Amino acid sequence: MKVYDAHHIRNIALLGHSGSGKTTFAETMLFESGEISRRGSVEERSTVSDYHDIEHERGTSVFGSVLFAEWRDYKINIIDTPGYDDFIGEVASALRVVDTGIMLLNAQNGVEVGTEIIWQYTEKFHTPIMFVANKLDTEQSKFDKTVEQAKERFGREVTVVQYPLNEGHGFNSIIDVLKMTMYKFPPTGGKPEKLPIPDSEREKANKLHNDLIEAIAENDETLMNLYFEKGELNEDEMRKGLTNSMINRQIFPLFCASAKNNMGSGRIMGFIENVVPAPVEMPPEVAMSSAPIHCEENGAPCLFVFKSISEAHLGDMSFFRVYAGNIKPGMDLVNEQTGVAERIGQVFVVNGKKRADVTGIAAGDIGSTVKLKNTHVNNTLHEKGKDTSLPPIEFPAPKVRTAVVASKKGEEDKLGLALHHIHEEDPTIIVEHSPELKQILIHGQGEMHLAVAKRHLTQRFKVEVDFIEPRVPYRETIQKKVQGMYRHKKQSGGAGQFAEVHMQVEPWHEGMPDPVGLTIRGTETHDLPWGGKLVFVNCIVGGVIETRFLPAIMKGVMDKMQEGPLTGSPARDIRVSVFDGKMHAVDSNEAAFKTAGLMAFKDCFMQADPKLLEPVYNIEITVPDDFMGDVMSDLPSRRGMIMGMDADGHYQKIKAQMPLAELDKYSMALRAMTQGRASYTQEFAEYMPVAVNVQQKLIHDYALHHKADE
Ligand SMILES: Nc1nc2c(ncn2[C@@H]2O[C@H](COP(=O)(O)OP(=O)(O)O)[C@@H](O)[C@H]2O)c(=O)[nH]1
Ligand SMILES: [Mg+2]
Repeated sequence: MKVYDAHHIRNIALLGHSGSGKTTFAETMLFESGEISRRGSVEERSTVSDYHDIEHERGTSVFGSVLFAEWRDYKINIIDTPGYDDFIGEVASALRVVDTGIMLLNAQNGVEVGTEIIWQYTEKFHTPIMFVANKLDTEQSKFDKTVEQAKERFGREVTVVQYPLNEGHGFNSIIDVLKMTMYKFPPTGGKPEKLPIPDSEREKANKLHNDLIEAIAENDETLMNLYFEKGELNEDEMRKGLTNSMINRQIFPLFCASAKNNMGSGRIMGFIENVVPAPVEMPPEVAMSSAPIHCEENGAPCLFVFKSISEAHLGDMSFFRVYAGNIKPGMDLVNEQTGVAERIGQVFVVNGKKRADVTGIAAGDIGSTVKLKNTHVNNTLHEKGKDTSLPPIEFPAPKVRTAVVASKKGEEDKLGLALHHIHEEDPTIIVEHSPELKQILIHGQGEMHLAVAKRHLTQRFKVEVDFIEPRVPYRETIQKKVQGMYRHKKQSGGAGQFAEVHMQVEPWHEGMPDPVGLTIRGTETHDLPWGGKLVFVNCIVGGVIETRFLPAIMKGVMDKMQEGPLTGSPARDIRVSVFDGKMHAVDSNEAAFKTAGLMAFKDCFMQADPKLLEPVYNIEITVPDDFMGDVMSDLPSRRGMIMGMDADGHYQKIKAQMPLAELDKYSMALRAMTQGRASYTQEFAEYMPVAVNVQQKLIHDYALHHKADE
């Protein structure tokens, strides 16, 4: 295969809600370009894009697949992304390296929640977008409604370039108002006949044609003047104007397709070739530590790794986009982040599991290589002596969590290594070794995401694991002011131990007045590693306890706060004022005061109306109108508190608070309740008291365990 220059490269990502037809559409692009001679289907598990076992099992894309089609003199790199919210990380990494997104809309359903979520990412990356209304062959296809919704959601920049003549079962004709032609497809799809627009459609087509011209001219003064002079723009002028408007996200052209019947992709590829911006037409890549990088084949070599995956027989494959230079086998580069020198081995272009060696991948192009020493997603490789660092992909924060244990004893290390590997391949899987909960937690984007991780663990890494309920990071605090004392006294043989501490223990809150009736000699405020504060006040008068023992007393208090008196959960937001005590010239030492401090604190704490707190999250649920009632009425059973709601197009946004313990199961429940059409975001809000019965049960459990320990 030849090395393509940046004028003859197009980088696109197929985007859209799950089931909109991305993988099927990719297949038609490969077929139309002659890359494959037979079109596979998702149902037969035979597409080029969904080639992993897990995708066959689930009948849907799980990974972003890197594909390409050689189309006329062009190489179109295609990243087919999964539509499920669970795999949004794949969308983020695709958008980081492509120049244009093709957003598929399922014309049966219009704009779906997945489309909206992905849209927000395209806004962040400022990605030029074209829309494709797909599934126009289905009985429930509603093109006009789909366009209307798209305009409502994404703005009047959504501009119709094509509309279907006869959507529904017999769909075979598309009117193109850029070319002012009708395409009529044979029943097997493929190459359409080009026909004049029928008289009955003339008026509508002309109007849309003029709308399109006006939209283009609006963004370009020269074109606007031309349009005024001539009353028309020719195809070339429109093309140029369109490219610029796409780059600036001033126009989102909308096309038609039936991916299943292979209708529409040829023309769309023509548009990709002619109008969709080439890498050289995009703004230069902004580097973090150096000047912007221009897409030049003779520039200093520089690439960005956006994906890595471990493939059977090949090892770790790294996918990269070249930003400058021409990456060739044998080339020596430096990894900016890990500092290692990497020699590039074979360089490939890939179509799903099919790979071909190439002699080089030039600026603007996407390729892959294997067996790099220490290179991961988000790393920049560049020529020695440079310090270029390209901006990393910002992955979304996790939404669900589970605890994981190795089923077989002795496989803990193996599990740890496997998890490390999984995180490297998929940075949206976050692994947390929690000393507080004494569990290993896996955080991900959704249940399906976690299920995929589990499958990797068992099938690829051969570690049998169980997912168990994650513990909740409870906190303890108190609700009233108490004074108490403790005398620690031990006489065994020679030197004894003696310390007596009197303290006042009370709930702390920001801005509270100083303790009343005590003489304050000093105040220390400690931010606790587990959140909240300990305020420690020295109110000792007359030197009844020497100042040098105060740190020991505080250490005792801190130790007990770390493992709270009630259930062993960390305690927070407490003020301790030590105001009296006794010491002994010989028997008093730091250890004795530490014990006395700890015990005095524990006693006071237990009398101060102790309370168990649990983490509560703010959630915002986006749900289509039809499911609003179901979602609302389900919330109370999950201890969800509704805080408000807002209409947003044909969606409702529900704001609520939900305890973490319930949130752990919410993603799956919401999906089941709404056929996957709702989604939510979450953010830690605050610690709130748990229900009395829950508190009693947890105290009881802790007491039992604690007895067993002692
Ligand atoms: N009738 C019809 N079905 C389609 C069309 N495109 C895709 N499908 C079907 O819709 C389902 C989902 O398609 P897929 O390509 O996996 O969607 P993706 O999740 O966006 O990748 C599959 O059963 C496809 O066969 C289309 O244009 N018309
Ligand atoms: Mg797919």
